[in-house]
Amino acid sequence: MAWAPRRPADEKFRNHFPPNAPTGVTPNVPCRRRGAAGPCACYNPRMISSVLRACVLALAGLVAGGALAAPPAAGTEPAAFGLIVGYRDGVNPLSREETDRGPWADRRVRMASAWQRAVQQSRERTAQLARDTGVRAASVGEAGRAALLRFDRPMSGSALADALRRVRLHPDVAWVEPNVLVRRQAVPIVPNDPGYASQWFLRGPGDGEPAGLNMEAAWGITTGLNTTVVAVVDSGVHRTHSDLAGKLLGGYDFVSELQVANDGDGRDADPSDPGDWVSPADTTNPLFAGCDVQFSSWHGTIISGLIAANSNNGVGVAGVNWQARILPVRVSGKCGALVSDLLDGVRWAAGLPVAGAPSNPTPAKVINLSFSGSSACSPAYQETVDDVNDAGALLVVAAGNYSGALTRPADCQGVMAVAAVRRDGAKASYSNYGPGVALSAPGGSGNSQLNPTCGYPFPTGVNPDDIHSTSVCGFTSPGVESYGYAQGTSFSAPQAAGVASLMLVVNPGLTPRALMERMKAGARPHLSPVAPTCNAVNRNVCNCTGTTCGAGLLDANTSLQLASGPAAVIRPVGTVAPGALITLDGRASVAVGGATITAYQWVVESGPVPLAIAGDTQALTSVQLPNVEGRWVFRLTVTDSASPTPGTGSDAILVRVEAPPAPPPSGGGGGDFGAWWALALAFWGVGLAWAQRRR
Ligand SMILES: [Ca+2]
Ligand SMILES: [Ca+2]
Ligand SMILES: [Ca+2]
Repeated sequence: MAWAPRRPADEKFRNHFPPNAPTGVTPNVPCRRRGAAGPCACYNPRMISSVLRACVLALAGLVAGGALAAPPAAGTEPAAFGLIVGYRDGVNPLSREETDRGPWADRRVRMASAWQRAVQQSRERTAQLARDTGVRAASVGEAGRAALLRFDRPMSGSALADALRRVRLHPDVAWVEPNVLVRRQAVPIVPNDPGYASQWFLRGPGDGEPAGLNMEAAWGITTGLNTTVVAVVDSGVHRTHSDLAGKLLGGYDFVSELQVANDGDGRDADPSDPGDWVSPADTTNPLFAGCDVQFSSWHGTIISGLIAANSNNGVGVAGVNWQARILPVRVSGKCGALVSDLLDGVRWAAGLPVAGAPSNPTPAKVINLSFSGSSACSPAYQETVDDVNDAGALLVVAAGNYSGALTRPADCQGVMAVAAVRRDGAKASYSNYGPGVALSAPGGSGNSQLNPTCGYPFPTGVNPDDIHSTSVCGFTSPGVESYGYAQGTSFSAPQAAGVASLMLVVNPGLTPRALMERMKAGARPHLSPVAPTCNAVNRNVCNCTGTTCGAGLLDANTSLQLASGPAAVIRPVGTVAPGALITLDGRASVAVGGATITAYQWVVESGPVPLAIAGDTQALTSVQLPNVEGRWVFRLTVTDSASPTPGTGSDAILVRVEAPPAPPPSGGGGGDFGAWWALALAFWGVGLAWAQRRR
């Protein structure tokens, strides 16, 4: 090689505009609810039937008078086969601690016999409950450690609401819920592509990847449809890549300037990527003055694979959407893209007319645009974004790789700007940030060489924390197909584009705005794996906030669930200490299609001891946990205003209650990583000196 590219520390595969080297770079280190209220306070157990019925009648009068919110319309919720009842502490025989100090060998037999006695007492209690409340029961039994009251026939609507109300008012009852059929959960799907093992960003927290997309659960809902079109407005594509075979639509090449185009002509119907290298000799051309010397990026091929590589085909890598087709729209060549070509390409991708180009037979509803400039959003950009949104296409854009504020197109109104986080969830050093960011997705943090199988001459090798996708061998012109590793917000955006395209399969009626709102609502809270919080001073590796890296971490599974019907969205609580006061927050729940959420219902699905939720019909409430360790499951069901049939949606959260661990011994920590950082810096220095020496 007579020349080599400059290697900025945080910008491999940056988008095609000259970067500003981050200043003040910080090391990329991972730090790593007896007293009944209201009309029933006068309750006397020996007068149960008459008093309770009077209470129920009084309550019914309040409802008729409009003092209380009316219950959901009849027939809108699933039929219940009975009621699951939790008694107050000490009343439920099934919840009593059995103290057994007898011989070990007989313990199981004694426990079984104690359980049988408890079951008999519980059933007698529940039969009495049925008589007290006038609820017609066919039989009684158990649901776990709770009591079960079986109806003589399935009940729904106002009859069910009435039964629930009667039982809930009984002074022995802590909580009650309908015994309904629980739908089978979608089965997670794991693709068989060998490269998937390296695609950590597609997995999720449940798979040990705190910042990942949670794709396996999402694929259990849908892996996509081949009628979905996602446009990749970029450097073109390697049309013969086997892991993109059958996925590429015709597309178009909008690069008008001959020397930038690098394919021998101006605009044409072939968006193949001829390479976008910039040699030292190129920089003597006034057209390329100030351009970075670089090998070909194969930027569009990497992005296409991330969105829709052939998946579960036993070859290469997996894409976010297994079925979607890619519309390759080439707008960039050597040293980047002309604004005019870029805007024409974006318009054409959405199916809007562009003078001199044929009409687009397959307009895209999702357009990925991994470019960033140094200017603020201009009228030309904003008009194009507005037109594209009006055409019904979501424009997903990279936040940019300059560790600074958003620039165009990410700062335009109506785009979905995606910032990059590292594998641990911290903001990637290079990622731009700010209040305009919609959400964050993994962007890599490893500074890998591009294509390890191609013998790329850099010492850093493959860093598993980078983003793995389809690529091409060839420093300049395209060689054989390959798979590479890359980092940058350029590779965060296509993950969001892929998820948006899957949501359109679930609900084709979603508008660009609805897609964006649901993806933001479905995002998981930001993590705090490092020391500094992102702000104007700490703008490299830092802990994301809602005003720096958007609503949270992109979650494909939640986003897909939010795509249809109203969705209960519960803010995670995590692990708390015994006796903690926790907040149950369902305010992020959303309804679809102009409907609004009309009702919230919280229940304790399971827990170590009976527990009541005081504000169980409020979007936001708090619960005082008892001073015991264990696991609680709280479920929220929301009902929307959709007509004629209101929809319901439900979600649950797990809250772990654990006593805090003893504090760790002081000292140590971070040494090994510090050494790696020093080594990486040394390599970087060598690489820079070498590159400059040869220019
Ligand atoms: Ca051309
Ligand atoms: Ca061409
Ligand atoms: Ca594959």
